[in-house]
Amino acid sequence: AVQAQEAQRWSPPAAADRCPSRWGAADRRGSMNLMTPERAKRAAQLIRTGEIVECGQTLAQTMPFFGTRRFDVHLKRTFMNPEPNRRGSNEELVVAEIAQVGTQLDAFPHQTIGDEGYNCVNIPRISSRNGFTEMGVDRVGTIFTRGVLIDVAALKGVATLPDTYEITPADLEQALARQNTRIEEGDAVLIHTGWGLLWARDNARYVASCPGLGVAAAEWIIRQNPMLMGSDNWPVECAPSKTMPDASLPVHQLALAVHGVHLLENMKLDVLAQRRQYEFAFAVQPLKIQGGTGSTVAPSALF
Ligand code: UVW
Repeated sequence: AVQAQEAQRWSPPAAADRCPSRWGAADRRGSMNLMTPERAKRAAQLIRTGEIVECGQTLAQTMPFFGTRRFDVHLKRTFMNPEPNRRGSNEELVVAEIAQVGTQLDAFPHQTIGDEGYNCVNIPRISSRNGFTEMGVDRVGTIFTRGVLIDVAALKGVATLPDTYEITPADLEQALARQNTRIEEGDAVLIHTGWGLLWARDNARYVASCPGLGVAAAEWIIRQNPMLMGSDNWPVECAPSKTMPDASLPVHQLALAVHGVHLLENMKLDVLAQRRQYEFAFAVQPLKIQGGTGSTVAPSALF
Protein backbone atom coordinates (compact mmCIF):
# COMPACT_ATOMS: atom_id res chain seq x y z
CA ALA A 1 0.00 0.00 0.00
CA VAL A 2 2.79 2.40 -0.85
CA GLN A 3 1.43 5.70 -2.07
CA ALA A 4 3.16 7.94 -4.51
CA GLN A 5 1.03 11.04 -4.82
CA GLU A 6 2.05 14.52 -5.79
CA ALA A 7 1.84 17.16 -3.09
CA GLN A 8 -0.76 19.79 -3.91
CA ARG A 9 -1.83 23.01 -2.24
CA TRP A 10 -5.36 23.15 -0.89
CA SER A 11 -7.30 26.12 0.27
CA PRO A 12 -11.04 26.20 0.90
CA PRO A 13 -13.33 27.65 -1.78
CA ALA A 14 -13.84 31.42 -1.72
CA ALA A 15 -16.94 32.67 0.12
CA ALA A 16 -18.71 33.43 -3.14
CA ASP A 17 -18.23 29.80 -4.22
CA ARG A 18 -19.48 28.18 -1.00
CA CYS A 19 -22.24 30.52 0.18
CA PRO A 20 -25.13 30.26 0.03
CA SER A 21 -24.98 26.51 0.56
CA ARG A 22 -27.10 24.14 -1.53
CA TRP A 23 -29.78 24.51 1.19
CA GLY A 24 -30.04 28.30 0.90
CA ALA A 25 -28.52 31.27 2.73
CA ALA A 26 -30.69 30.92 5.84
CA ASP A 27 -29.95 27.23 6.32
CA ARG A 28 -28.23 26.09 9.52
CA ARG A 29 -28.89 22.34 9.32
CA GLY A 30 -26.81 21.29 6.32
CA SER A 31 -26.86 17.53 5.80
CA MET A 32 -29.50 17.11 8.52
CA ASN A 33 -32.01 18.45 5.99
CA LEU A 34 -31.77 14.90 4.62
CA MET A 35 -33.18 13.46 7.87
CA THR A 36 -36.73 12.97 6.63
CA PRO A 37 -39.48 10.59 7.79
CA GLU A 38 -39.03 8.71 4.48
CA ARG A 39 -35.37 8.06 5.25
CA ALA A 40 -36.21 6.91 8.77
CA LYS A 41 -38.79 4.48 7.33
CA ARG A 42 -36.29 3.26 4.72
CA ALA A 43 -33.74 2.64 7.50
CA ALA A 44 -36.32 0.77 9.56
CA GLN A 45 -36.91 -1.57 6.61
CA LEU A 46 -33.27 -2.67 6.90
CA ILE A 47 -33.94 -4.12 10.36
CA ARG A 48 -34.69 -7.81 9.91
CA THR A 49 -33.31 -9.78 12.87
CA GLY A 50 -33.28 -6.96 15.42
CA GLU A 51 -29.59 -7.51 16.16
CA ILE A 52 -27.71 -4.42 17.36
CA VAL A 53 -23.97 -3.77 16.99
CA GLU A 54 -22.59 -0.91 19.06
CA CYS A 55 -20.21 1.39 17.21
CA GLY A 56 -19.10 3.62 20.09
CA GLN A 57 -15.93 3.36 22.14
CA THR A 58 -16.22 3.32 25.93
CA LEU A 59 -15.47 6.65 27.61
CA ALA A 60 -12.58 6.07 30.02
CA GLN A 61 -9.40 7.69 31.19
CA THR A 62 -7.48 5.06 29.21
CA MET A 63 -8.72 6.35 25.85
CA PRO A 64 -6.54 8.39 23.49
CA PHE A 65 -6.85 12.15 23.72
CA PHE A 66 -6.09 14.72 21.07
CA GLY A 67 -4.00 17.60 22.46
CA THR A 68 -5.11 18.76 25.91
CA ARG A 69 -8.52 17.10 25.87
CA ARG A 70 -9.40 15.18 29.00
CA PHE A 71 -11.92 12.95 30.68
CA ASP A 72 -11.51 12.68 34.45
CA VAL A 73 -13.95 10.84 36.68
CA HIS A 74 -14.29 11.59 40.39
CA LEU A 75 -16.55 9.18 42.24
CA LYS A 76 -18.88 10.69 44.83
CA ARG A 77 -20.45 8.79 47.69
CA THR A 78 -23.11 11.39 48.15
CA PHE A 79 -25.68 10.23 50.66
CA MET A 80 -26.41 7.52 53.10
CA ASN A 81 -29.52 7.20 55.20
CA PRO A 82 -28.40 5.35 58.36
CA GLU A 83 -31.71 3.81 59.35
CA PRO A 84 -33.95 2.06 58.64
CA ASN A 85 -32.94 1.18 55.06
CA ARG A 86 -29.19 2.13 54.92
CA ARG A 87 -29.49 3.50 51.42
CA GLY A 88 -26.18 4.48 49.84
CA SER A 89 -25.93 6.61 46.71
CA ASN A 90 -23.11 6.87 44.20
CA GLU A 91 -22.53 9.26 41.37
CA GLU A 92 -19.61 10.92 39.73
CA LEU A 93 -18.27 14.29 38.78
CA VAL A 94 -16.91 14.08 35.24
CA VAL A 95 -14.43 16.75 34.20
CA ALA A 96 -14.23 16.41 30.47
CA GLU A 97 -14.18 18.18 27.16
CA ILE A 98 -17.39 16.28 26.62
CA ALA A 99 -18.07 17.68 23.15
CA GLN A 100 -14.77 16.45 21.78
CA VAL A 101 -13.70 13.21 23.44
CA GLY A 102 -14.36 9.57 22.67
CA THR A 103 -16.66 8.63 19.83
CA GLN A 104 -17.88 12.09 18.87
CA LEU A 105 -20.08 13.90 16.40
CA ASP A 106 -18.85 17.27 15.18
CA ALA A 107 -21.33 20.11 14.82
CA PHE A 108 -20.69 22.91 12.33
CA PRO A 109 -19.30 25.62 14.66
CA HIS A 110 -16.42 23.26 15.47
CA GLN A 111 -14.50 24.32 12.36
CA THR A 112 -14.14 27.60 10.55
CA ILE A 113 -12.55 29.21 7.56
CA GLY A 114 -11.06 32.24 9.24
CA ASP A 115 -14.01 33.66 11.20
CA GLU A 116 -16.62 31.98 9.00
CA GLY A 117 -18.45 28.75 9.66
CA TYR A 118 -20.97 26.83 7.56
CA ASN A 119 -22.91 29.06 5.16
CA CYS A 120 -20.52 31.95 5.91
CA VAL A 121 -22.00 32.44 9.39
CA ASN A 122 -19.78 34.82 11.35
CA ILE A 123 -18.59 32.68 14.25
CA PRO A 124 -17.66 35.51 16.68
CA ARG A 125 -21.21 36.88 16.19
CA ILE A 126 -22.79 33.60 17.34
CA SER A 127 -20.33 32.93 20.21
CA SER A 128 -21.70 33.28 23.75
CA ARG A 129 -21.07 32.06 27.29
CA ASN A 130 -23.78 29.45 26.63
CA GLY A 131 -22.10 28.14 23.52
CA PHE A 132 -22.96 29.05 19.96
CA THR A 133 -26.32 30.67 19.43
CA GLU A 134 -26.70 28.98 16.04
CA MET A 135 -25.81 25.51 14.73
CA GLY A 136 -24.99 24.05 18.16
CA VAL A 137 -24.99 20.29 18.54
CA ASP A 138 -28.27 20.51 20.47
CA ARG A 139 -29.93 21.44 17.17
CA VAL A 140 -28.72 18.34 15.29
CA GLY A 141 -31.35 15.96 16.62
CA THR A 142 -31.79 12.25 16.15
CA ILE A 143 -30.04 10.56 13.25
CA PHE A 144 -31.72 7.39 12.04
CA THR A 145 -30.83 6.53 8.49
CA ARG A 146 -29.23 3.92 6.26
CA GLY A 147 -25.62 3.22 7.22
CA VAL A 148 -23.01 1.90 4.85
CA LEU A 149 -19.60 0.59 5.89
CA ILE A 150 -16.80 0.93 3.35
CA ASP A 151 -14.03 -1.46 4.36
CA VAL A 152 -10.86 -0.03 2.84
CA ALA A 153 -8.65 -2.09 5.17
CA ALA A 154 -10.20 -5.30 3.81
CA LEU A 155 -9.80 -4.05 0.24
CA LYS A 156 -6.07 -3.67 0.92
CA GLY A 157 -5.90 -7.04 2.70
CA VAL A 158 -4.67 -5.58 6.01
CA ALA A 159 -6.05 -5.38 9.54
CA THR A 160 -4.93 -1.76 9.79
CA LEU A 161 -4.08 0.63 6.97
CA PRO A 162 -0.55 2.08 7.27
CA ASP A 163 -0.02 5.30 9.25
CA THR A 164 -1.00 8.27 7.05
CA TYR A 165 -2.40 6.10 4.24
CA GLU A 166 -4.58 8.52 2.29
CA ILE A 167 -7.76 6.92 0.96
CA THR A 168 -8.53 7.84 -2.65
CA PRO A 169 -11.79 7.86 -4.63
CA ALA A 170 -10.54 4.75 -6.45
CA ASP A 171 -10.12 2.97 -3.10
CA LEU A 172 -13.72 3.79 -2.21
CA GLU A 173 -15.05 2.70 -5.58
CA GLN A 174 -13.12 -0.57 -5.43
CA ALA A 175 -14.10 -1.29 -1.83
CA LEU A 176 -17.77 -0.68 -2.65
CA ALA A 177 -17.56 -2.90 -5.74
CA ARG A 178 -15.85 -5.64 -3.72
CA GLN A 179 -18.67 -5.47 -1.16
CA ASN A 180 -21.39 -5.06 -3.76
CA THR A 181 -22.62 -1.99 -1.88
CA ARG A 182 -23.39 1.53 -3.00
CA ILE A 183 -23.85 4.89 -1.34
CA GLU A 184 -27.33 6.40 -1.34
CA GLU A 185 -28.29 10.01 -0.64
CA GLY A 186 -28.69 10.63 3.09
CA ASP A 187 -26.49 7.72 4.19
CA ALA A 188 -24.22 7.62 7.20
CA VAL A 189 -21.04 6.70 5.31
CA LEU A 190 -18.59 4.90 7.60
CA ILE A 191 -14.99 4.16 6.62
CA HIS A 192 -13.18 1.20 8.18
CA THR A 193 -9.42 1.79 8.31
CA GLY A 194 -8.58 -0.63 11.13
CA TRP A 195 -6.99 2.24 13.09
CA GLY A 196 -9.47 1.62 15.91
CA LEU A 197 -7.49 -1.51 16.85
CA LEU A 198 -4.94 0.85 18.44
CA TRP A 199 -7.60 2.40 20.72
CA ALA A 200 -6.47 2.21 24.38
CA ARG A 201 -3.63 -0.09 23.26
CA ASP A 202 -1.23 2.32 21.60
CA ASN A 203 -2.66 5.76 22.24
CA ALA A 204 0.52 7.62 21.35
CA ARG A 205 0.51 6.13 17.87
CA TYR A 206 -3.27 6.50 17.57
CA VAL A 207 -3.16 10.30 17.88
CA ALA A 208 0.24 10.93 16.27
CA SER A 209 -1.14 10.42 12.75
CA CYS A 210 -3.66 8.17 11.05
CA PRO A 211 -4.87 6.72 7.77
CA GLY A 212 -8.13 8.17 6.48
CA LEU A 213 -9.94 10.05 3.76
CA GLY A 214 -8.02 12.34 1.48
CA VAL A 215 -9.64 15.51 0.19
CA ALA A 216 -10.51 13.94 -3.17
CA ALA A 217 -12.14 10.94 -1.47
CA ALA A 218 -14.12 13.19 0.88
CA GLU A 219 -15.29 15.29 -2.07
CA TRP A 220 -16.28 12.08 -3.86
CA ILE A 221 -18.49 11.07 -0.92
CA ILE A 222 -19.89 14.57 -0.39
CA ARG A 223 -21.00 14.71 -4.03
CA GLN A 224 -23.31 11.80 -3.15
CA ASN A 225 -25.00 13.82 -0.39
CA PRO A 226 -24.27 11.84 2.79
CA MET A 227 -25.85 12.74 6.12
CA LEU A 228 -22.49 12.20 7.78
CA MET A 229 -19.05 10.73 7.25
CA GLY A 230 -17.56 8.62 10.03
CA SER A 231 -14.49 6.53 10.68
CA ASP A 232 -12.53 4.54 13.24
CA ASN A 233 -9.83 7.18 13.53
CA TRP A 234 -9.68 10.56 15.31
CA PRO A 235 -10.33 13.00 12.43
CA VAL A 236 -12.06 10.80 9.75
CA GLU A 237 -9.45 12.16 7.33
CA CYS A 238 -5.84 11.15 6.78
CA ALA A 239 -3.58 13.15 9.10
CA PRO A 240 -1.31 14.76 8.32
CA SER A 241 -2.64 15.10 4.80
CA LYS A 242 -0.33 13.41 2.31
CA THR A 243 -1.41 15.16 -0.85
CA MET A 244 -2.04 18.53 0.85
CA PRO A 245 0.82 18.65 3.36
CA ASP A 246 0.47 22.43 3.92
CA ALA A 247 -3.20 22.16 4.91
CA SER A 248 -4.35 21.43 8.47
CA LEU A 249 -7.28 18.99 8.54
CA PRO A 250 -8.68 20.09 5.18
CA VAL A 251 -11.50 17.52 5.22
CA HIS A 252 -12.73 19.06 8.49
CA GLN A 253 -13.12 22.41 6.77
CA LEU A 254 -14.56 20.85 3.65
CA ALA A 255 -17.21 18.79 5.46
CA LEU A 256 -18.23 21.10 8.32
CA ALA A 257 -17.58 24.63 7.10
CA VAL A 258 -17.99 24.31 3.33
CA HIS A 259 -20.70 21.66 2.85
CA GLY A 260 -22.40 21.32 6.23
CA VAL A 261 -21.83 17.57 6.53
CA HIS A 262 -21.32 16.16 10.03
CA LEU A 263 -18.26 14.10 10.99
CA LEU A 264 -18.32 11.12 13.36
CA GLU A 265 -14.93 10.27 14.83
CA ASN A 266 -13.30 7.53 16.88
CA MET A 267 -15.88 4.93 15.94
CA LYS A 268 -15.66 1.25 16.81
CA LEU A 269 -16.10 -0.49 13.48
CA ASP A 270 -14.16 -3.73 13.94
CA VAL A 271 -17.21 -5.88 14.68
CA LEU A 272 -19.09 -4.70 11.58
CA ALA A 273 -15.95 -5.29 9.47
CA GLN A 274 -15.35 -8.78 10.90
CA ARG A 275 -18.94 -9.74 10.19
CA ARG A 276 -18.86 -8.13 6.73
CA GLN A 277 -21.96 -6.15 7.56
CA TYR A 278 -21.94 -3.32 5.05
CA GLU A 279 -25.53 -2.06 5.06
CA PHE A 280 -27.73 -1.43 8.11
CA ALA A 281 -29.98 0.97 9.91
CA PHE A 282 -27.84 3.48 11.76
CA ALA A 283 -28.89 5.37 14.89
CA VAL A 284 -27.16 8.10 16.87
CA GLN A 285 -28.43 10.93 19.07
CA PRO A 286 -25.96 13.67 20.09
CA LEU A 287 -26.24 15.02 23.63
CA LYS A 288 -28.28 18.21 23.89
CA ILE A 289 -25.27 20.34 24.83
CA GLN A 290 -26.55 23.88 24.36
CA GLY A 291 -24.64 25.54 21.55
CA GLY A 292 -22.02 22.79 21.66
CA THR A 293 -19.34 22.21 19.04
CA GLY A 294 -20.00 18.49 19.16
CA SER A 295 -21.00 15.66 21.42
CA THR A 296 -19.66 12.39 22.62
CA VAL A 297 -22.05 9.77 21.27
CA ALA A 298 -22.81 6.05 21.29
CA PRO A 299 -23.96 5.09 17.78
CA SER A 300 -25.42 1.71 16.82
CA ALA A 301 -25.99 -0.35 13.69
CA LEU A 302 -29.22 -2.35 13.60
CA PHE A 303 -29.88 -5.35 11.35
C1 UVW B 1 -9.33 16.35 15.98
O1 UVW B 1 -9.15 15.47 16.79
C2 UVW B 1 -8.34 17.44 15.79
O2 UVW B 1 -10.47 16.39 15.27
P1 UVW B 1 -11.70 16.97 16.06
O3 UVW B 1 -11.26 18.32 16.56
O4 UVW B 1 -12.81 17.05 15.12
O5 UVW B 1 -11.93 16.02 17.19
